[in-house]
Formats: sequence, structure tokens, C-alpha cells
Amino acid sequence: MNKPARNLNIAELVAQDTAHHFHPFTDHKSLHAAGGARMITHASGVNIWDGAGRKYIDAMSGLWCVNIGYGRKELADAAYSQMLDLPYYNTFFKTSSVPATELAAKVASLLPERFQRIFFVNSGSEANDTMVRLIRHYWALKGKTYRKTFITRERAYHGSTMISASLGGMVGMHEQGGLPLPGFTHVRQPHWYDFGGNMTPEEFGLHAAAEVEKRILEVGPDNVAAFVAEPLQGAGGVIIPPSTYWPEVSRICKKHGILIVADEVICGFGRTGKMFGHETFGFEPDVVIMAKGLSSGYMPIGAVAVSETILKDFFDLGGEFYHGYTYSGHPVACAVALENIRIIEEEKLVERVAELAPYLKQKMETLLDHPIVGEVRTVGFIGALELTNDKKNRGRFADSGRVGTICRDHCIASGLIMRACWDTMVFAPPFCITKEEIDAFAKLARTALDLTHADVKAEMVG
Ligand code: PXG
Repeated sequence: MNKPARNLNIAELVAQDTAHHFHPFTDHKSLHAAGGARMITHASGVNIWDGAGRKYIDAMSGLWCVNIGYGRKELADAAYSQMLDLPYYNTFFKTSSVPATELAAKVASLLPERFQRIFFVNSGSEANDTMVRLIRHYWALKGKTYRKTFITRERAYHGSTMISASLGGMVGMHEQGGLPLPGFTHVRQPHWYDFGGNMTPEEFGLHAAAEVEKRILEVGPDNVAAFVAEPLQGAGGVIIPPSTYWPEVSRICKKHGILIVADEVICGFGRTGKMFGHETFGFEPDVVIMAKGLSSGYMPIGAVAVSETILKDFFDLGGEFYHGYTYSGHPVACAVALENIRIIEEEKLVERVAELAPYLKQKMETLLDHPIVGEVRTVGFIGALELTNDKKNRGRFADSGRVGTICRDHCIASGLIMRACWDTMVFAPPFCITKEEIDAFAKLARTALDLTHADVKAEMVG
């Protein structure tokens, strides 16, 4: 498929979009100055096309979500036939639907044994809001209303609602709307490149874990509701923790009786080469947050899995949990998610990620010889390139995010979608990417890096 399903007047659409569409995470003044949005019209496999007919390799899988790749007709068929059978019914008040039931059982079967029940929502943000209400209510049911504080990390991303943005550690987001709300505290992220100094990554992993323990002790272990973390921080710049970090954080949380919540919105469903990120990094969460890869982004859906140990008390001690969304367990979203998981399993896409991960790593590491690339890190099909003005000393360009944006724009102009998290270029390609497409991706990345280097040559040190 290399053209959209109908004829489009792109200029008119862009004008309409500019006039009427209030975009998320967008500086509208600069959007308007740029002449409006890039209209994406259609997609297939790892490629997307814009209104001018330009083709891009989408090395970001949309927003880290189109894991199985674009254009899978099976998912469209699943939505179509479910809409004919039952387009909507709720899951409140002792009611269920076939796809919600089947998806709950399927997701439970993919998770460790202690997870048997799945709560459905429409997004990662809602999943995290649900988790915070549920855990605070759980502690209250156990007579520990003081166990309210959530410990999370700086530059974590857990969503955009008041609660999920409070969980997140994005300073820019906190500055808008009076966040974080009380009861959320953030420790430094395990980012060796920026904070490791002369420590080895392994030493630094232990050091970063010790900061978690320090904060637990400052808050008082008995006041902590949970430690909430992405197995690896995605929007924070694909911060892959050193191998020592998670085992030590787990040990610390166990020692102090702190619940661990794994936000698997990006890592879940295969991104790291195992079904879940906590398997890759070796820890055992009490709660798992899912979205994105659950439906490969084809429909909005998220989920919260809570261990049976917690749920036993929750059900025994509590009555009704006054929480849920009109579209919790939406039959069409669930049918699409089921078909997505069927494809992941049948086509062994998680195994494919694990098999091709070394190839992706090796190809991206060829960029290490580039003057502005300070580090390349990957795990499974997710990774990052650190842009640097000083390779030897892991230096940073002045005015964080400026050079990343320049590089991002050169990527787009070259036909490649990579995101800049400040001056870290991040990638998370669809699982269907081939070796040839990985080669093309690395080549386009080098072109964009060369163009960026030409722009910032005067700022290089050494
Ligand atoms: N948790 C994690 C780990 C995420 O990455 C959310 C929760 C929130 O999910 P929803 O479905 O509410 O968006 C996310 C979302 C970016 C970017 O620019 C990342 C996300 C969303 C939008 C943009 O990297 N992650």
C-alpha cells in the first residue's frame, strides 16, 4: 500500500488542522510559524508517508507503540467483526463481554503466575491513575492510611493526567498545573552517561539503587505506598539501567516491605526481547502497568495487573472499588488487542526481537565513530545515541535539547523518524523491521548526524 484510501487535499487539510486542532505536546506558535503540521496519511510495515508523498522509516513505531508494524489487515478485520457483533457494552455492575473476558485471561497467561486479574483502561496514564488509587485504597483497607507516598524517578514518564504526571519526573510538566501533587517524590535516574562520573556502570548501578534506599528511609518505609518505575526509562531518553541496578533495588524494596510497580507501557509485549521488561532486567513487580504494545497502538487500551496477594486483601477487606471508565474493557479495543497478541505469538515476534537485537546493536554501534556520538546503547529493539560535543569526557552541548532538535529535523528531512529526548536520539523500531531496513535506518541516521555535525562544528571540544 503506497497511497491513502481516498484522494486528499493536503493543503486544505493542513489549513483546517491549523485552525481547529489543539495538538498535545506542541508549541502552537512554532507549529503555525512552520506552516502547520506534517500530515501523515498512510503507513505499511515500518514505513509512514506524509501528504507530500514522502516516505519515512518510522524508527519510533509511532510513539513507541506500533510494535507489530503498520497495515495489519487482521486487526482491522477483528475490529470490523466485533463492531458488528457488539460495538459497545460496559464491564461495570456485574457485566462482561466476550473480548474483555478473553483478553483478561490471555494477558494473565502471559504474566507470572501471581497475576491472575486484569483491570482495563484506555491509556497508560489512566492505568497509572488506577494504580495509585488502588494502592492507596489497599493500604487504607489494611489500616495504613499513612502509606501514601510514591517514590519514582526524575525524568520518568508515566503519563499526562494530574496523577500520572505527578508520578513522572518531568520538570517541564511539573511547572504547568502545580505538580507534583503531594505524596510523590523523585530520586535520580540511573543514567550512567550523565551521572556515572568515574564509576563503572556496575558501580553506578549500585550507587543509584542506594539513592532509592536513602529516599525510602527519609520518607519512612511505613509511609511509602510503592516504588514505581519503568524497567528502562523510555521518554527520559532510553535510560537502560546498569545490570546491578534492578537486583539491588529489588533487594532494597523487599528488605523494607515496599511494593514495586513496573510501568511496562513501553517495555511490555516484547520491546526488550522478552515479553516484559521486568523479565529482561530481573525483578518481580507487584503491579504491572500496560498500554501501547497491548494493541500495537491500533486501538487505545491499557491495563493494570495486580498480584493476587494484594487482591486477596483488597477483595476480602473492601467492598466496591469506586473506579472505572465508560470504555474499560471496550469490546472493540479488546478484540483488536487479542488479535495483536495472536500475531505476536504466532509470528514469534518477541523471539524475532531477541534474534535481531544483536544485529540492530551492531549496526547502530557503527555510528560510534561519529564525532558527535558519545554513546550507543540498546536492548532488544529500543535504544539511544547520546549526542556530544566532547566524546572523551561525555560532554554535553550548551542549551540542552537544542542540538537534539537540530538532529531530529535532519532525520525527518532525510526520511527517518527518530525522537530527540533533549540531546539523546532515541529509537524503537517495529518488530517486523528487516536487516535491510535496519541497514537503511543506520545509513539515514548517519546522514542526519553528518548534517548535524556540520551545523555545530564550531561548538566541538577537542
Ligand atoms: N507510561 C510510560 C512508560 C509511557 O511511556 C505512559 C505511561 C502514558 O501512556 P498514555 O497512553 O497515557 O500516553 C507512557 C507514554 C514521548 C512520548 O514523546 C511518550 C509517551 C507518550 C507520549 C509521548 O516519548 N509515553
